[in-house]
Amino acid sequence: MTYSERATKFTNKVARELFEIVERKKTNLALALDVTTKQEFLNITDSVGPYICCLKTHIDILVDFDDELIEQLKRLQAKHSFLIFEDRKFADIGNTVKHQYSQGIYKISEWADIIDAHSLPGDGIVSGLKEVGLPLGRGLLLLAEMSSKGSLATGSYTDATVEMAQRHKDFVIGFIAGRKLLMNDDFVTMTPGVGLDVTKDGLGQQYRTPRDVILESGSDIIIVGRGIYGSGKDVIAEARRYRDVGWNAYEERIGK
Ligand code: 5IU
Repeated sequence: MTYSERATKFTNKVARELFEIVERKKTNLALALDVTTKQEFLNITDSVGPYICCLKTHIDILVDFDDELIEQLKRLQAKHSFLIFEDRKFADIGNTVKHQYSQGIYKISEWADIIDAHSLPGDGIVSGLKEVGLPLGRGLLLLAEMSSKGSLATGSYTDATVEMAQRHKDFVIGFIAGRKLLMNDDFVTMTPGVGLDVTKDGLGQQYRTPRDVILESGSDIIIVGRGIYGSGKDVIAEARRYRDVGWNAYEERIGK
C-alpha cells in the first residue's frame, strides 16, 4: 500500500499527518539530531527541513536549552512541515512518566507530536502517557527492537510489545523496530541505525542501508543521524542522498 492509502486508514491523527507529510514531501526520512547546542540544532534543522518528514530530538542533551528554543523549533516546523518526535524512551511506572511527559523543564507534551517508551514496565506506562497525550492529539511509539548490538528487546519481549500496542491502538501509533512486525497496516514502523557509509560506530550502534530497511524489511521511516550531520559532512547533500535512496526503496517496494 502507498503512504497516502495508509494515511487514510489510521484513526490516530498524528499517524495520519505523518504519512500525509511523507507523501506530500516525498520523503520517508527522519533526522535524528543529536547535537548539543541550540545554534547547531536550529541551523541543521533549517537546512535539512525540506527533506525530512520528522525531526527526532533528544532535548535533554542541549547544554543551552531554554523556552525560546521551543518557539524557534515550532517556527521551523511551520516553515518546513515535519513532525517532532522526542526520543525520550520513557521507562517508569505510569504515574511517574505522566509527570516526566508534561512537567519539568522540557514540558515535552506541549511540543512533541510523537514520543516513545519502553514496554518493560507493562501496560501502566502506556496508560500514564495516554492520559496526557491523547487529549492533546499526540502519538506513542513502543520500542519493540533496538538497533544496538546485544539488545535484549528480541523474541518474546518484542512479541509482548506488539501485543501491548494492540491493546492501546488509540494512542500507540507504532513501533521502533528493525522491520515490519505485523502483517496488517495498522501501525507505523520507524527504524534507527541507518547509514550508507559505515556499519557501526564503536559504541554498539549497528547500521543498515535504507534499501535493506524499507525494501527488504518493510519499515516505513528511516531514522538517520550522523550519516547526515557527522563531522565534515555537507548536511544538505547528505539529507538529499538519504531522502532519494529511502524514497527509491519505497517505490521499488510498491512496484513503481
Ligand atoms: N536510536 C538508535 N537505536 C535504537 C533507538 C534509538 O540508534 O534502537 I530506540 C537513536 C539514537 C540516536 C539515533 O538518537 O537513533 C541514531 O543516530 P545515528 O544515526 O547517529 O547513529
